[in-house]
Amino acid sequence: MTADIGVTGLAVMGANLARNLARNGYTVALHNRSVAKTDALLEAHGEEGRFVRTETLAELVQALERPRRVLVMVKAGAPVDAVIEELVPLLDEGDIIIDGGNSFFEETRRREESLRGEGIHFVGVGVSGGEEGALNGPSIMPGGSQESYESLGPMLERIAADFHGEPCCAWIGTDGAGHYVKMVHNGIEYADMQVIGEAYDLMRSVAGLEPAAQAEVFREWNTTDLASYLIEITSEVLEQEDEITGRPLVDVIVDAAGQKGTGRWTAISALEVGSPVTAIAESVFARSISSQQQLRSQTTQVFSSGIDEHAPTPDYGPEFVEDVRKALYASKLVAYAQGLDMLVAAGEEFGWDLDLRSIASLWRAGCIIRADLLDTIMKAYDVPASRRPQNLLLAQDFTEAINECLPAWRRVVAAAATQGVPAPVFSSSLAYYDGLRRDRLPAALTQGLRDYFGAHTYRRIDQEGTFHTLWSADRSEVQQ
Ligand code: NBP
Repeated sequence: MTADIGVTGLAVMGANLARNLARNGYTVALHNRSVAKTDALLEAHGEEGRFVRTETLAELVQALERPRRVLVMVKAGAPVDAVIEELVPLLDEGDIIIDGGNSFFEETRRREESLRGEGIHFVGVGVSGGEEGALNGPSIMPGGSQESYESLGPMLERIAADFHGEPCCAWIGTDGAGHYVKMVHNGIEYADMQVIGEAYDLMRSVAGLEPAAQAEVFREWNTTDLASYLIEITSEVLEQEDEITGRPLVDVIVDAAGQKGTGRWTAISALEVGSPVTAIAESVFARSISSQQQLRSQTTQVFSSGIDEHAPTPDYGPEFVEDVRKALYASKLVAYAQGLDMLVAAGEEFGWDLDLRSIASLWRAGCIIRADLLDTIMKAYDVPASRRPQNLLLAQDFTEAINECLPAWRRVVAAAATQGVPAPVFSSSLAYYDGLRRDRLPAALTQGLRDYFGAHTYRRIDQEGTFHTLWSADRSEVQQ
């Protein structure tokens, strides 16, 4: 039996993608470094479709129809290079290696370039949705050559999540574009979770709303513009009682957030392409602060909250909860606007002509950030190129939403500061918005200082050219 595709790396993601492919009618050749995983998969799910068992990569390659398609689902990093090295001598020109793991986009660019030289297509594919998505339909973000997508695309679209008849899979761009977009998607996911956390903390610490009551609030919010998978599961986590103590589960979970690295990569890349993704970066930093547990415990003992205990406490009732909802929505809009801006900047840097409407459409199902908001984002780009907003905040729906949320957003950020509750993304997103909105920024003073100590020059608002003030002489101005 000739197989349509081979999968090597049958841990949770590879096994589930292989099953997804087989359930969709493809014949799938299976390989894993240790044969036990292949046999376990066949034993548990072998009846789900047509599988070809192989023990070596050479056998895997032999089992495939041409051009051969090999999906590599091994651990990101050196294992991917090890598998490629072993595969390449076994393949012919025109064959396709697909890396469906969470590889860093620069590595994908390097691998694609090197394999292109050998006539082999290398396709870095962002796969989102975890193990459940891999089995039942993930959001798929493929990069690589357009030619390879012609052969691979129909297969990927068939196994992708389905959003009202549309597959959540479309070609993103050459070389590392798919992995890049997946990375930024993960960065947005960090910000999305952080703003939910900030809303929870403010409602708990300032308004005194217990987790079970908040579960109802989030359930209600899920019927508003905030409707999304993450808001939905927030209610479920908040209403969960701990089996041992009977307390809210959220109160017995250690408050140190883990990270696997994609948020950090997003922030680093944003710095490199010069794109201010404050919401994502602050979310990464917030996780880092949460993990500094020893320092946090020392600091708690040393510093008071700084809140005047005798000052009258404002009444933080239902209006405050509604304010928090608006602050959450506005901050979320900023996070998405920044993430998509970053994609434009990266596109210019790496030569990708990214279609932001299409990218937003891929995130509507199968992935963690699926949300009603993505339809509004698509609508913003659903206009002729000349009318596309330079930043999402300038799209009419977003401008109206921000204007609507603004007074509440400011009140919430002020409450967070006066009550001593950290709200880094709520407040930095507001600062980003204000930074874009202000007609004059103190950057003029920064330029003056740079010119003073380093003769870095400045431009004037009323004349062309660059200028320098002779600070250590007679302080006259000279044109450079
Ligand atoms: P892991 O990332 O845990 O990798 C385990 C697989 O890699 C096993 O098949 C293992 O073979 C194989 N492997 C290793 Br480790 N070193 C190898 C080597 N030198 N040569 C050949 N094979 C090697 O698997 P996963 O959790 O299924 O994730 C796969 C990819 O998908 C990763 O890049 C991950 O970041 C990404 N991803 C994961 C999720 C998720 O929810 N888990 C979601 C989205 C993306 P062995 O069985 O012989 O040890």
